[in-house]
Amino acid sequence: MTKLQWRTAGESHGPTLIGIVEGIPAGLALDVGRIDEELARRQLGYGRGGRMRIETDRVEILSGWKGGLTIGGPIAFAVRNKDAVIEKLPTPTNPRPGHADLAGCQKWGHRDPRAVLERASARETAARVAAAGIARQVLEAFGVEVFGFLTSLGGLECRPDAWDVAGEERAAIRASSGFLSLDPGADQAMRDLVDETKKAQDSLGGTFEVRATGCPPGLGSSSSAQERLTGLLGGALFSIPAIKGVEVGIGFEVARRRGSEVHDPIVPSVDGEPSAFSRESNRAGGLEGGMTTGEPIVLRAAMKPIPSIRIGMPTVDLHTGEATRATYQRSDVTSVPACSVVGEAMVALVLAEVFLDKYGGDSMDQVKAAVEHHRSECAALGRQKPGL
Ligand code: EPS
Repeated sequence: MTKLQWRTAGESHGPTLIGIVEGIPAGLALDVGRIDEELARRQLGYGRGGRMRIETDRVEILSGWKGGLTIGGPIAFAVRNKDAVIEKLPTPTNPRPGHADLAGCQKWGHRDPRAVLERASARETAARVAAAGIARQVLEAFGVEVFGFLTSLGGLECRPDAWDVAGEERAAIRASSGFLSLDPGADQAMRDLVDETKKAQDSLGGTFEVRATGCPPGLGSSSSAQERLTGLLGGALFSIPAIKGVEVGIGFEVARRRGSEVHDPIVPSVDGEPSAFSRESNRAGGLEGGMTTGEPIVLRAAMKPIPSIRIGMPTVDLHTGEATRATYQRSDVTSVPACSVVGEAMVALVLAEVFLDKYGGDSMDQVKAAVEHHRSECAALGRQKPGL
């Protein structure tokens, strides 16, 4: 059995973004339309720049399936760039503070920041969303759903109970928000803030949440640092360009409360529940000891404002060493809504990886058998009479 692994390649204005996903079991009916839906969602959000009017991101599956079913081999795919003008674009000489331009030139010895920024661009996340669009279909076949939504923009907060209020209608509510939030009532104030920020030639950050429901307990592991799911999820979210903060459950609030106000009491479940154990709360965000508890995983991330800003920031010319200002490159006023889609994708990729680490087989049927075996084992725990 191959471990789930994925890799992307491609530049923002090169001919195509490429991805390879390895370790998807054979026998998964791959829904390509479902992947395209996620790619289309990544292009959304009020405050996006001109590029999103040029591109219509679609995935092309190049290998690893036959007759609509995965065959167990690596799945290669492409997401073509329409704006494939990399060789015609100017060479900027003044690195943008906040972007990879300067650190990348210092790393690779480039004197052309474009050689760095083309790969560092958040356009690469389209390939991640496509990779996750494949991997998450394994999770969905076992009832694990991953859902991302915007929670604040430039300091404007969505209502804190938006998830609960949205209930099962949450996908439709999110689709009705121009910011992919669960609080469309907050849209107007956010639009006004984006318009005002655009006029001021600046950019905006924000926060989003990703929740995963339907996870069985025991994904990840407490046995070694590398297997702790909290670390894998945190690292995955931090790998998204512009992410500067990640929280799990009640997050930094844990540092202000006493233990009895932080940990989630374990209580007997009501009769008929598949497990003998239940929780009175989920302040841990579904993770204890680096493993899933079976409660929803709750993660929050903070995205900084995009560093390509019209007003320009102080910088130094790479060739002359003279103080200057960064020149503007086309960008978004904000892309936090899109980032919530990428966050969802990264969480799905990690969960698919640990899910297959635990239940992995070479085919979906083999995975199913392992999942069912573990389910019955979990159902028996706490219900055995002492001495039996
Ligand atoms: C992006 C494509 C880019 C930017 C943005 C994200 O398009 P272009 O550079 O051609 O305008 O809109 O990139 C960045 C925010 C960045 O910092 O590089 C995309 O497809 O998401």
